[in-house]
Amino acid sequence: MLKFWEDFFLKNTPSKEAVVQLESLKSFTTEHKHKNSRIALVTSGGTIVPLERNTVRFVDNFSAGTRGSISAEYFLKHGYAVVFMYRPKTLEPFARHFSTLSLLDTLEEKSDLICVKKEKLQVVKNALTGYSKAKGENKLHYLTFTTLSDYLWLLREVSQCLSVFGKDALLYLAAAVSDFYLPTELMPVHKIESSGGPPTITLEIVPKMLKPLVNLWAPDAYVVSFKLETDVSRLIDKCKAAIKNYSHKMVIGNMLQTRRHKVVLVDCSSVNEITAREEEEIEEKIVKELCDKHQQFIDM
Ligand code: PAZ
Repeated sequence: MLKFWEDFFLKNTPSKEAVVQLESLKSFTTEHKHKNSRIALVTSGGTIVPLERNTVRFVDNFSAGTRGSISAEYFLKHGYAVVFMYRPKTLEPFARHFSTLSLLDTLEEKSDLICVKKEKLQVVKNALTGYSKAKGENKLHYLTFTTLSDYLWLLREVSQCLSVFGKDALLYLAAAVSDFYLPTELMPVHKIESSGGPPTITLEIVPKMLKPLVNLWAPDAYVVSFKLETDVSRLIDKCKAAIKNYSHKMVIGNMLQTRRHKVVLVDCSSVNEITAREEEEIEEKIVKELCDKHQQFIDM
C-alpha cells in the first residue's frame, strides 16, 4: 500500500519551473560538499493552494518572509552555505532592507546625483557587504515556490540532496505551509463560474511530510520546524506533540501576535523562551542558539 505522502506526490506533479531549478542546486551542493561547508535550508513565505487548474483563485497562507529572510542572513554570518527556498515577492535576505517604499526612503537627490541618505548609510553598507560576500563566495542559493505542491516537491528534493552532508545539514522550516489542499483531480480546469451559485469546496488534509523527511529524506540532518498558533494555551502542547510525533530536533513555537519579539524553543527535554526588545532582531538569537545546538549535535 502507498504511504499518504507517496500518494500525494503521485497525484500532484511539480511545475516545470520547480523541476528546472533542481539542476543548479546540484552544482551548489556539490561545491559545498567539496568545501566541507555546513549547509542550511531555510524555507520562507507562504504556500498557495489553487482552486482551479488555470488558477485565478487560491487559498493563501500568511507569511511575509521576514523570519526566513533575516534568519538566512544570520546563518550566513555563522559560516553556513544557505539554500533559501522562498515564495517570490516575499522578503529576501539583504534586499529586505529596501523593499518597495523603504528603497526610496534611503535615497535623496543632490545636484545631479542620487545619493544614499547619511542616516541610512550604515544599513546600506551592511546589506551590501553581506550580499557581496555571500555572492562572491557562492554561499547563497535561491529556490522559489508558489504552490503547496511545488513547495513539497522541492522540500523532498532539497532534503535528499542535502542528506549527503549528513550531520552538517540543518533544515530550518519557517515557511507557512498549508495543512489543507484541493487534489488536482478534483480541481475544475477553468475559473469557477459564479453563475453556478456559491461553490462548495471540500479541502483535504495534506499528508504530514515531516515524518518521511526525518526518517527517509534527510535522516542525519538537524531538523527545526516552526509552529504558528493564535491561541496561546495550545502553543507549548502543540510543539511538544510535534517533537513526539516526528522525533526531529527542535520545534520553534510562535504566536501570530507576538512572533517578532517572543518565541519558544522546544526539544525533547526542554522548553526555552527567547525574547527580543523592539530594536533587536529575534532571529539573531534564534540562529545563535540553533548553531550552538547544531555544533553539540555534530560533536555527539
Ligand atoms: O514570515 P513572517 O515573519 O511573516 O512569519 C513567520 C512565520 C510566523 C510564518 C513563522 O515563524 C512560522 O511560524 N512558520 C510556520 C507556520 C506554520 O505553522 O505553518
